[in-house]
Amino acid sequence: MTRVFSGMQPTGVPHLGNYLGAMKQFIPLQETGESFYCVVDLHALTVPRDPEELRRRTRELAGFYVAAGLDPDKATIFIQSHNPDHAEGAWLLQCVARIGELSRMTQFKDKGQGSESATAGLFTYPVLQAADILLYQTDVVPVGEDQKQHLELTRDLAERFNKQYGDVLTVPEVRIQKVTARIMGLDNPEKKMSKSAASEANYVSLLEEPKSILKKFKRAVTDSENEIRYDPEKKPGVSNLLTIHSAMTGHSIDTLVEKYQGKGYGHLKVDTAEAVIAELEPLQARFHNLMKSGEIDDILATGAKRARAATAETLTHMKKAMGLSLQG
Ligand code: AQP
Repeated sequence: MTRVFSGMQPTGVPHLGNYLGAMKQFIPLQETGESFYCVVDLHALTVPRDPEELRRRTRELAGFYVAAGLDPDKATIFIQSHNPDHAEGAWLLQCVARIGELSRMTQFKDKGQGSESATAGLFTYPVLQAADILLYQTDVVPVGEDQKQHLELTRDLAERFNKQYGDVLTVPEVRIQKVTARIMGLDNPEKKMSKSAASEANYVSLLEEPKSILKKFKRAVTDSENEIRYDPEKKPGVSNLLTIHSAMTGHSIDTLVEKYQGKGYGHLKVDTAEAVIAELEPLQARFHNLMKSGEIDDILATGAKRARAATAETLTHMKKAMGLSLQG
């Protein structure tokens, strides 16, 4: 049976990019394999955070997983720090990873910006991400395009570990959605939509009110022409709207291009906003109910037990292979 693993950071309310690039593709995968979806709270510690806010965001992100359609009877939903094997496995892999390859990670270069005061955790977190994945003997990792380089590192570490210590780890495949791999910022379609963007006009969060969604789409940056055409290079703004519209409605991009011929950008913007509102309204209702009921805490308690049970054997194999003395 195929093992699927993915995680998201509880660093804010997830946005449309997180939803379309990652979360939405989790849902069908729970039907075909054994899947583990993690809230990676340890990763969130790589930059300073308010502790109370981090705790709240962590629980909320698990709520978003369920509200988006993950079924806790089919998929394991859990918090990374509830399974201590992740941190231990990360140390073992840090002793296999090389400073050179970690220095080349673009996310470290972007977020750390070569600053002496960037945390050591920011530098090594791709190794923790590799441990997250490899401890579950994962076959498939569904993520957005920005995670591609980290997934290549994960594969390299698994291959190197196996070469050095024997065949212990499964080398996972990355699964990136073709069209929604990189949802762009509404205020700047040259850059990906991002939780940490300087302006709120960049993203639509999963908890955004309909009025605000409409306003943000109406103000979305496009170009000075008036031709609706899918061309991410030359028309990134319009192409981003078509991508979001298509992902929300299930209509192909070609169908949409035909539908909006000669209609102008205003129509496309308003219809895209309405398609987003139609998908987010029921998701938001499910989310608020889950948060109120406390059901999410039971789901996370069960998830933690299942996650620990799933990683124990691999961690023991890794330790044994590396020459650590085992207890008992
Ligand atoms: N714009 C995006 N389009 C498609 N997929 C995206 N992802 C993130 N942004 C986009 C995917 O969402 C998953 C969870 O990512 P994360 O929580 O680790 O956050 P991130 O990749 O660091 O990006 P964020 O959410 O915008 O946060 P910041 O601003 O802190 O970088 C991953 O599968 C990711 O690929």
